[in-house]
Amino acid sequence: MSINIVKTTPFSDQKPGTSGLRKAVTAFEQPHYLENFVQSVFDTLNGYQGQTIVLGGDGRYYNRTAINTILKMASANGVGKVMVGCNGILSTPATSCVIRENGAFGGFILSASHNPGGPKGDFGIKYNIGNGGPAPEKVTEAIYTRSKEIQEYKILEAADLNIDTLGVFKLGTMEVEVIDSVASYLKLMENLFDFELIRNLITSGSFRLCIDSMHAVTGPYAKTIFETRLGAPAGTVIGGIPLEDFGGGHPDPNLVYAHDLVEILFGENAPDFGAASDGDGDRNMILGRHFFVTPSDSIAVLTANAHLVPGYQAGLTGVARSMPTSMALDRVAERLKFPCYETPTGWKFFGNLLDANKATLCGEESFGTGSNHIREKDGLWAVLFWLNILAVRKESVEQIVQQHWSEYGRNYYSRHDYEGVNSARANELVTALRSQLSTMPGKQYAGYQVDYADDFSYTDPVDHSVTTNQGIRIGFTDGSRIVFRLSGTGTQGATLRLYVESYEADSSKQNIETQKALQPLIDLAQEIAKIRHYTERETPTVIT
Ligand code: VG1
Ligand code: CO
Repeated sequence: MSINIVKTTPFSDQKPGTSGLRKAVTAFEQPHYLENFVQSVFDTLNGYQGQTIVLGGDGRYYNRTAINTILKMASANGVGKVMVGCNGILSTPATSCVIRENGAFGGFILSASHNPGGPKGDFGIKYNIGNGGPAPEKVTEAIYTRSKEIQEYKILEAADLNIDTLGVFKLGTMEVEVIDSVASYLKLMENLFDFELIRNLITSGSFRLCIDSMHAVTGPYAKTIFETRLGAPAGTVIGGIPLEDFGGGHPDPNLVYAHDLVEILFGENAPDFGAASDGDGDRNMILGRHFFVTPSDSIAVLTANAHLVPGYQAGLTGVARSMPTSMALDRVAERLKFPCYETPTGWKFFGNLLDANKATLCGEESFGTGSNHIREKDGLWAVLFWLNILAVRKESVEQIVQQHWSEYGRNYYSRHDYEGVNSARANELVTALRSQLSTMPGKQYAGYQVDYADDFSYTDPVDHSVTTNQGIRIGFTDGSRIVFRLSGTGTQGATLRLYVESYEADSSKQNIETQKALQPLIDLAQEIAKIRHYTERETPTVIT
């Protein structure tokens, strides 16, 4: 087997976004496109030669092709060993777990997460570092810089490897170990949660659950954990077979895209608990019977109840949330007397806080929750955390959330997404907003007075790196907020996200329908940002 050094020319668009490089499959199918990016990663890293890296993906179309290419490039670049998930399957949290468990140098995750898959869908690639978490910005910037100069890449000339059988193989001088996709992850979950207590609940006959894997990566994980290990009846997991196009669906666990599950949980004779996962298994939606838990409330409830869960009984050092996530978490942290950090959007910003033991639990409004057990957000972990709490408290999901609101107050919260809008117009909207910021504080709008208005910037408390332009925040004196930012994961046009939040301490006013409760602020956001004018859309694409 010989190593080919292939001449190439740079692509100008390989800048990683919120979570890796995401493009249409057709972009990745261009000759040299994937290879250029992978070589740019190797060229940027120091000291990986002879070391182990982890490789896997969410099973979407192009996963297998990419895995074979990366294996041959890893071999040609001098990697010692690659641990690859059987069938090419490794969820994002499982990849993080395997990197940490084996002290690997890093790993590649092949996923475009919630973006649709298939030949006409999207593909993505992300590099994770040795702590198991997404490469920080200084690394992704260096990769991007390299991708703009790259002239050649190295690849082994060899036949494709069979990645459907467990075992150890050779590819050139490199070792390839095809590993069970689920085993390490299951072991980690068993160390954190009281599986026997959860099993008793699930097999008691008085508690039913439904888990929707949306034909994406969590199918094998969910079946093993809930049906085999925890004794739930067969059929508890729906959409449990990973498909290359996710069955034509959009594996985003929200009220719009996870409609099958929503219909079950809001239908007649509904189960007690429901959950859905996204494409790569790092995000989750939690539902009770006829009840939706907003992700911002979910992380707050998990934090307030963490003492009930074995893995967190020793206490939390602190918590963190992304800036647009509601401030429900801040109230719990204040009461329990530990810090709550506010970071830019994207899990990579939690890595330093977790490594430095400044935060134990982290959450994002976009259905992402996780902890220091790995360095990624973790969908099934959140599901198990909820089940552990339910098994201890023996109350319904709704009762637990209502009780939380009566204790801490309720943060009404909603996100409105305007997907696939014209990029130039979306940028104009942001520019126009920015130009108003300095004159806004003190300004009075129908019933609201502006307390502060800024473009969020973050100084990492550990490495002091500064990240600017992370979203426009307008806070009002009554504690409510509106936030605007452009998505960093979309592949078509721009996606404008509007986040709206208000606080209600009075428990007699905590059961208003969310959109109704937030309507005055939604109207105000329209007035301030002229969303209809710039997006040329009457209504958002998705409301959560
Ligand atoms: C979105 C979410 C963000 C999340 C990111 C990656 O980013 O808002 O909270 O971390 O997706 O999640 P953006 O830039 O589109 O708003 V995943 O599970 O899709 O990799
Ligand atoms: Co994801």
